[in-house]
Amino acid sequence: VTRLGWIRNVCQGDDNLDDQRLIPETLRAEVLRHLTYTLGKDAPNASIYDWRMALSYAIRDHIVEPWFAATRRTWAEDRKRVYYLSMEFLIGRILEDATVNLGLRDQAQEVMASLGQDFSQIVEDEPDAALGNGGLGRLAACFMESMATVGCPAYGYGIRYEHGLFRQRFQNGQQIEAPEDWLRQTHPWEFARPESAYTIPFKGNVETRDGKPVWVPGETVLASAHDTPVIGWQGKWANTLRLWEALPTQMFDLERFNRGDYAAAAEPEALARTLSRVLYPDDTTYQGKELRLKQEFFLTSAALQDILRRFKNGHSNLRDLPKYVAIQMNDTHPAIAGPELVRLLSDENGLPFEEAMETAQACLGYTNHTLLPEALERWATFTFGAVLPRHMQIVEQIDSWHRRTYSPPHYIGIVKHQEVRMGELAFVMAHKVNGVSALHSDLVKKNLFPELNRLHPGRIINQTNGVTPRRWLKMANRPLADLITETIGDGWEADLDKLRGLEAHVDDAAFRAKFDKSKRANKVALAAWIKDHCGVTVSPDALFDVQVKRIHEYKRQLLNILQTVSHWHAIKQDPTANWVPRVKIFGGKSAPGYAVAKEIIHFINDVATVVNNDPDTKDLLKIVYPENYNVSMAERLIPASDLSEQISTAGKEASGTGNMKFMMNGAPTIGTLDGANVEILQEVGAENFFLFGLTTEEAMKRREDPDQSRKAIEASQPMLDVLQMVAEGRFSPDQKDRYHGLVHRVWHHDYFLVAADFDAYNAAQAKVDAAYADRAAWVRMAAMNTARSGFFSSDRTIRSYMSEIWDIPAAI
Ligand code: 4GP
Repeated sequence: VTRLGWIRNVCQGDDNLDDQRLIPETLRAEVLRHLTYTLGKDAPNASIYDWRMALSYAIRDHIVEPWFAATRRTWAEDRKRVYYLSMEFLIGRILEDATVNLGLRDQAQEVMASLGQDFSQIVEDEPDAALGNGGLGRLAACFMESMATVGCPAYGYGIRYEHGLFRQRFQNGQQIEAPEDWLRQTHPWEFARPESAYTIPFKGNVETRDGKPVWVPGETVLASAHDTPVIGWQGKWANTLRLWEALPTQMFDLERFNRGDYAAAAEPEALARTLSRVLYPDDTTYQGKELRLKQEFFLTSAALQDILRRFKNGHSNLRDLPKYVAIQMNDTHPAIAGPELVRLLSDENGLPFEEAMETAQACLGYTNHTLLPEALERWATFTFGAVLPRHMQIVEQIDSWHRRTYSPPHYIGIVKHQEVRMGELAFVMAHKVNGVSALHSDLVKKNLFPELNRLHPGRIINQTNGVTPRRWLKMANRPLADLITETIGDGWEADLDKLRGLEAHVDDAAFRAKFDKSKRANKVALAAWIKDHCGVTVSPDALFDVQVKRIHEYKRQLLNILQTVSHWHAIKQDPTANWVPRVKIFGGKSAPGYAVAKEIIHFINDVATVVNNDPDTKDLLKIVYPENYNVSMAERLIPASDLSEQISTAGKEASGTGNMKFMMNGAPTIGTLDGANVEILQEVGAENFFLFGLTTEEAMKRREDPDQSRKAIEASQPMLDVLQMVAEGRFSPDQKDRYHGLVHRVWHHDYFLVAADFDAYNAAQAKVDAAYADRAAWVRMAAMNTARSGFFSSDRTIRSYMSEIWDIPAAI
């Protein structure tokens, strides 16, 4: 049986035992062959790294054939393709995910055991590909997997950052950043494509020749491709993630070298490489860095040149481009795609400007991921014009074309106050603009682009986010995944609505006992890991209450920790009451330059030190904050969670996707009416969700009163007590005034409404305690969360993009 033949058999449900038996032996031989001939290692001397590489290459071999098959079919059937442009792909580890999708996980484990190796240790040895900051990048990774699963021909385009998101350590409770080095070891999943390289121009000036503008660049670099195949569920389809590495157009200055000036000789190379050196460690603040603009153009231009080359290989009429090409801009970062596509179509391929505009627009879609004003990119025209002089002219042309064509009643400038506004640019250049949850898309219409929405009714649509259930349930939570299959059969992995079938069992005590057992198994494993990694002993019988995400004021980790302090205080006041033991788990990184977020991290760690050492509350409350939260840690924490903290200030979280992962894994949400929480609440029902807090409108109204936080604090004894303890230095005995600034901000500059929502949150937490104490009811609620999470599969999201934005049919 060939590999492909075997995969087909698996897909068609053929359970021919001979075929099944063949695989472990074949896979074993393949692993040993790679160990010997690819790694050049003899088994007795092989390290865990060698075994991981050998296994990864063996598994990769199984991906290559479906990958070729999908690519060949796309060409043969002359299919339209999606091109997903994103500055971030937060992929995480690949090995286990690939084995799960190929149906080879158990075989891999068996084979490695037969070779004396522990599969889970090998999996752990793989560094996370952390080419993203948070939600936006992880969404791109889930989308890649779902596009491969549903058979949507697609390329992801990104940057092959040498250093992904920084590694976080705590020193005396404070965040320290260290560079991340995922490429120091060979990355076994990619194929270098040095033959696919494009010249990317920058700077210089624009001359007029024969009446036509000609860009004479001042600098160039080379974008060189690295392809990682992305395999879908059951190996039926595979797509390509193409990441660009920056290389110098001229490797080396031989003349300088010969003169003995070695450092100067290596300079062009070093300079060019900086473009793919680092991921900007920031997901919500504007980076006024020329380098960032250059990175964005580097990615976008390389992708568009690649797209046009592929299109021209078989088509000659560029006006047909939209029939074959759908380009999605993941936030404004690749919004330079509009003017760059216009430039390539007109300057380089001779289309008249208006035709180039229409063609580009019909190809382009734009997804907005945040309303935070500081995250909406704007470039000083001075910087923009210096780095991209020809694009500056084209942007102005687009701006005046838009005004001429639509005569807006107000001046809607793409270029305004000497800035190029990338949100407006992306909007004008896209045929569809989407938000990422129902509430968010509504706010995009009403608050972010009200005038543009009036001029272009119907352009803004909603596409509620989703997450891939293969990674986030099937792979990350084996005990629950097995129970689901045992209860409702298989097939739910690719049709998540089937989870509804679990509802029929939630009133069955035997099913609930199994559900509870699966959760407990995950909690026991997590408790052991916490002991190892944080040195804190926690009981798996306690309620695991988890908030993991980037640290940001709007996400309100501060509200959580202040309420934790209040809870601790309450226990101390009445230690013999019937308290439900809790473990508060935090995880997340702050942008290195975001001082307030870093202070919140320090504060959480300081509170943890005091609480975890308090004999009065010993078995009743623990706080853990493991260092360096990333995708792999999420895979460990989420399946072991009892309660999902989604407590952002209403109107600020565009969607959230962590909220969906918790729900799928049977953790009810405590949360505000924000982002996709609204839809989670709708699906799961109010009785299975702990709702609290101001609504978006109420929050906006509340802020009109400049004294709102003081009033809220004065009306709340628990809040007064907490702030007093913090101000007195209870959590910073070595420096009593350490948190005076923090306390002052809550009293007087509480834009994110921590004080206003405190009592409501506190009350919701009390309801959680009461609910948790009733085991049967709690497990029922948890199971209902899993049962009703089907809507949040990213397969649903991708199918909806395919029909509503990309106009592309599934190939399988
Ligand atoms: C995030 C949003 O903050 C989050 O609500 C959303 O779920 C996610 O995008 C995916 O749509 N935004 C970012 C960012 O990560 O960099 O703006």
